[in-house]
Amino acid sequence: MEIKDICSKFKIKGKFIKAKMLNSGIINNTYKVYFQNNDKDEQYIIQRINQNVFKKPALVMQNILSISQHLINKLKKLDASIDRTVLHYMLADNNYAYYTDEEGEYWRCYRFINDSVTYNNPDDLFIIEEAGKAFGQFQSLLCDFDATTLHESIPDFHNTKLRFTRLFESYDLDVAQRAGEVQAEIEYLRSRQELASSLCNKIENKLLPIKVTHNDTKCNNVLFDQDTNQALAVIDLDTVMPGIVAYDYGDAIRCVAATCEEDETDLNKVKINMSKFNAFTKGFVSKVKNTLSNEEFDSLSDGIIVITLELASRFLKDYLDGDIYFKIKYQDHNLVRARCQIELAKEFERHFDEIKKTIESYK
Ligand code: GN1
Ligand code: MG
Repeated sequence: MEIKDICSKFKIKGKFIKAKMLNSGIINNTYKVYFQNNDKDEQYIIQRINQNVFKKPALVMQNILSISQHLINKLKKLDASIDRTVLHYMLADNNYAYYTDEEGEYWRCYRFINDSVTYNNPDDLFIIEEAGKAFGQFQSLLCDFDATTLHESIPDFHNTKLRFTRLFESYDLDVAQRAGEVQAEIEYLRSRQELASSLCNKIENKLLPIKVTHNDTKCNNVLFDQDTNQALAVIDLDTVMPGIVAYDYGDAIRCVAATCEEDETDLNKVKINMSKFNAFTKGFVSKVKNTLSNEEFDSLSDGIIVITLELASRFLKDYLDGDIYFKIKYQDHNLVRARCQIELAKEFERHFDEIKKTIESYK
C-alpha cells in the first residue's frame, strides 16, 4: 500500500503532497508526509509499527494515548502550552489511533511539531542539558501515574539478568555459526554478569520502586525548537512501560556522553565526554531530584553501566542469532555495535568514581 493511501485512512485535512522516508530508528518504518490545507503547509509523521518487536500494537497505542493524556493534563495544570510539548495522534476513520491494512500491518499518524528538530549526537552543551531536562521532566510529570495500568509492550525489555541468560543460550546454540568470532566478547560479558544483574536484584528485593519509564531515552527522541534549541517534547513512546529510573538515565548517558556513534568501528574513538555527561546530568537531576529516593539516586550511576552492558548483550545475541531483531546495514553490523558498547562500558567503569561524585553534586 502506498503511503498516500495510508494517509487517506486517517482524518487528516487537506491535500496530500508528498511523503519522505526518514532513516531514524532501527525498529519502525517512519515517513514524513506533507499536506496542503487551505494554502497552509502541514506535516505529519506516519509510522508502521514493527510487529516482530511489538506483538500487540493496539496495546502499545493504548499506553501511548493514556500517557499522552496524563502529560496533557499535568501540563495544563502548570499552565504550559500543549501544542508543541506533546505528540497529538490522528484518529483513523474507525476512530482508533491506528489503521490496520490488508496485510495486517499497523500504522499510526501524528502531527509533526512545527519548527522542531532532532539531534543524533549533539556537541552543544546547552542542547544536551535541555535533553536532560526533557527526560527529567517526563519522569517527574509521570511519577504519579500508576505504572501497573500499562501494558508491558515488550516483556522483560530491561530484564538485564534474563538478557544475559538468553545471550549465553544463543552462544551455546550458535545457529548462525558465529560463536567462534565472539570469544573475547562473551568472556568479558561473563565477567560482568553479576554487575549486570545488580539492578534486577534490587528490583526483586523491592529496593527500587517501579515507575513509568520511557525505555529509549536517546537524544534523538527529544524534539527541540529549531530557533532556540529549547527542548519541546519527548517522543517515541512505544516502549513506555513500568521500569526503574536508573535505566532511563543510564541509557541517555550511554548515548549522549559517548564521543562516537553506537556502531563505531575504531574502538580508540570510543570515549566518554565528561562535559556532555555533566550537562545532561545537571538538566536531568534538576527535574527529578524531588521525586527520587536515596536508593534511586544511588542507582543512577549503576544504571549507566548496566544498560550499556545490556545493549552489548542484545547486539551480540542478535549477531549470534543471525540478525533477526535489529535492522543492519552490513554483515557484521551487530558485532560492531556490540564491540562498541563493550568498549563504552569499560570507559564508564574507568570513570565510575567521577561519575558518582558528579551525580551527587547535583543532588
Ligand atoms: C532500538 O529503533 P530505536 O532506535 O528506537 C531499541 C532500543 C535500543 C536502540 C539502540 C524497541 O531503538 O532498545 O537501545 O535501538 N528499541 C527496541 O539503537 O528494541
Ligand atoms: Mg525507539
